[in-house]
Amino acid sequence: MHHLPLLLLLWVMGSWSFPTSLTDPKEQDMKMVQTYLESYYRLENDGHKIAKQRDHSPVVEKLKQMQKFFGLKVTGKPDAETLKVMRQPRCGVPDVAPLSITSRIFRWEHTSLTYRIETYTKDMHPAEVDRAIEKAFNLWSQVTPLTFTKVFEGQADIMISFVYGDHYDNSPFDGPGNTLAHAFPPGSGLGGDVHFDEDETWTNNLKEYNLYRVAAHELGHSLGLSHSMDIGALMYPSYFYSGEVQFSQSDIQDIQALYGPSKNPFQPEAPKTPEPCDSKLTFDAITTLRGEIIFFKDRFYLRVIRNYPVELQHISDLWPALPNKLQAAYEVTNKDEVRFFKGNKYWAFQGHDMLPGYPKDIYVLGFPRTVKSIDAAVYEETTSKTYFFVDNKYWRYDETKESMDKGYPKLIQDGFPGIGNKVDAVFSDDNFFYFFHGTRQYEFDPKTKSILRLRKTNSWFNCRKKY
Ligand code: 0D3
Ligand code: ZN
Ligand code: ZN
Repeated sequence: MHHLPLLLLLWVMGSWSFPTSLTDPKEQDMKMVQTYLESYYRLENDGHKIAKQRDHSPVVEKLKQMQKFFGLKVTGKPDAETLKVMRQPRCGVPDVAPLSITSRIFRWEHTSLTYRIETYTKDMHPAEVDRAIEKAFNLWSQVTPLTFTKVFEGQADIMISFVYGDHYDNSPFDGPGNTLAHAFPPGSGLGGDVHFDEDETWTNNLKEYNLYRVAAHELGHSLGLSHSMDIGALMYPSYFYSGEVQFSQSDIQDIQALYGPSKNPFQPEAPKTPEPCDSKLTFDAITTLRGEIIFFKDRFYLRVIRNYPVELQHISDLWPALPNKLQAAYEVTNKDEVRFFKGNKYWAFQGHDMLPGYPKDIYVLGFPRTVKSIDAAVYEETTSKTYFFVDNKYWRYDETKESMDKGYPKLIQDGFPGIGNKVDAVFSDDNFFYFFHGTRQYEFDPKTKSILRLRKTNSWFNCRKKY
């Protein structure tokens, strides 16, 4: 994109009189005003008209627009108050700020966009950088009508660079950590541009910070997206990476609201982030953990600490070694041990620390080879027995003898009448068992072998109060 010729801007600004002639507009201020108006007010290189009629020149008009937006005195001049507002640090697309310009819609008006990688990081081979950026563009082009073409010289719509500290766009970087990168919403000049903080260490693996993951987020800003409240979204404000860069449904919904859908009939699978108070919510597995209850769903867990609002997080935040989509989990309370099951493998943890030697085969617990996976598991403290549910049968394991009890499997309908013949998840609280199947929850008393009540699956999440 073309920059407004600095000379022209100098002339416009030089002709302004400042009420308090304490400061002459410095060259730096002018550059700042220029980039600011270009980035946020679509100031175009339209210089010839400025000379004709100064009061209605694009710069003056855009300044007035900006002053009006921020509730400043509308002078059309870069006075002290205006400069102060412009100097306030901002990410390309700020989070939430009622007075910010986020309420404006930024969108590219053409669909064939160009990008150029102006500088590279020292942390990775240039070919790896190219690959990471290309993959990030591919994500967005899969779900929109947009195409991205790499150019090697001149101006591109999206200019990409690795820079440190103050790099003269009014948003200096902050050294290692904290802000990793920023990007400007669509527009001319800085619009669309992506800056990566070269004080970070950039990687193409699980170490912080994965360039592909950060680029996927920043390009969302370059295309006009703001941050998302959906913790599963690429546009969630903070970095998270467990080896997969994946849209959430909300990312796709948000970008398609700007550009419409892709013409490609093959759309990537975009999981929906579970909503705790969705009455149709089902679970993969549930366990207690040191007095808390943890519900597992896809790549997330929901943690219930009594009387707190439920917390939704990525499984790998607490247990990086665990896979997604677990199938069963239980806590052996008196050993302070939690076990997680998926397929024919299980993992054992003390708190967040994996015990040595895991994952192990479920067959070491005494299951026959015909058992391919476990649906649900629960530990009964009073008897030191664990119940495993597999299809319409259940097994009983003695945690003291560390062996499977004789006489199993038995039919669920005989041992746990009324709960149906399949279990998704189960946990124990206060010597009661809570069975989950689909959108049903059964409170079961193992002593009397009877159902005490039926509940909604989201009954543990304080829904009416907090959501
Ligand atoms: C940022 O630096 C975002 C970039 C971002 C956000 C989510 C995913 C990838 C990249 C600025 S637009 N966020 C800060 C961050 O995540 C808050 N810092 C590192 C951290 O680990 N908290
Ligand atoms: Zn920058
Ligand atoms: Zn961001």
